[in-house]
Amino acid sequence: MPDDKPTKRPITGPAPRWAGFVLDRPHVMGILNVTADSFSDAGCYLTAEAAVEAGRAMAGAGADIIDVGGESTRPGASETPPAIEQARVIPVIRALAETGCVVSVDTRHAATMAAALDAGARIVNDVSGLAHDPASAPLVAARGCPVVLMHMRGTPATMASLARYADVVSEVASELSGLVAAALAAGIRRELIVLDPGFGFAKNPAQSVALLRDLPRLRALGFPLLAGLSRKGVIGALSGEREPAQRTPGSLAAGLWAVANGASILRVHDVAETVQALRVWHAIETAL
Ligand code: HH2
Repeated sequence: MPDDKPTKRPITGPAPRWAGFVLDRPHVMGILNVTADSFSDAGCYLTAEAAVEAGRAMAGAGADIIDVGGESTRPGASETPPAIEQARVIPVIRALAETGCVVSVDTRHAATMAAALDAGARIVNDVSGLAHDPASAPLVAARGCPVVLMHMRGTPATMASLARYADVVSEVASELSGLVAAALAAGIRRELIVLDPGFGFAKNPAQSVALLRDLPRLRALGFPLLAGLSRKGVIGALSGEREPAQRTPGSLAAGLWAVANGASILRVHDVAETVQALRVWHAIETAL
């Protein structure tokens, strides 16, 4: 006879710990782009004061981490000189860290990572998986800080032409494993690493969907996963919504799919909405 009582999901081992967090519930990373050319929130936080206020508001709305970036990596973007990037992000990072926010720095440049860590950032988030700047992996190893290794191919300027895969999930898994091997060889400790499939980075919408559907295969690499889907082109393609700022509902749907399939952290623009959606999802998920 089938038992109609809901049962607790099987325990699959202790929750991973990362950056001082116990990842026993989905965590939220709020996006704070101090740029004039990001694909969604360009120019929203151009002064340090406006950016700091926005970051504090995200923390107040429940973001666990504030991800501060000073270089757009939208498709086709050219590289921002590290000095300009630092002028944008360092005052913001310092002010947010001083008020107790956990800050990550979203950068491909070792000099910016070093300045950000000195200013109080605790986490490095590198869309190149520490591959862009040869000084990055030794720096992260020496500082002993948590790091997000994201998968991409080429650079934002070239990545669209590199979205060619025979089997996108296997190839992304194997290329992420290569990033992990390089990080470990540089002396970065295993438990400091989070992996990210890099939605939209050298992936067309169909490839991003394939990765979402097979997220458990990436989780099987043995590292917590971060998913950055917020307002991206894949959400536009699936929803038909052309305006990134109007893609919040679609971003929530994709984010919930990601956490249900193994993601531990969502990187999002819409913090309050995501926190509420995740609270409800998690309450149902863990109810007896
Ligand atoms: N996506 C973007 C930037 N950084 N970092 C991680 N780990 N994962 C992501 O998916 C990711 C990321 C691009 O989004 P956004 O910062 O909103 O835009 P832009 O690069 O145009 O500033």
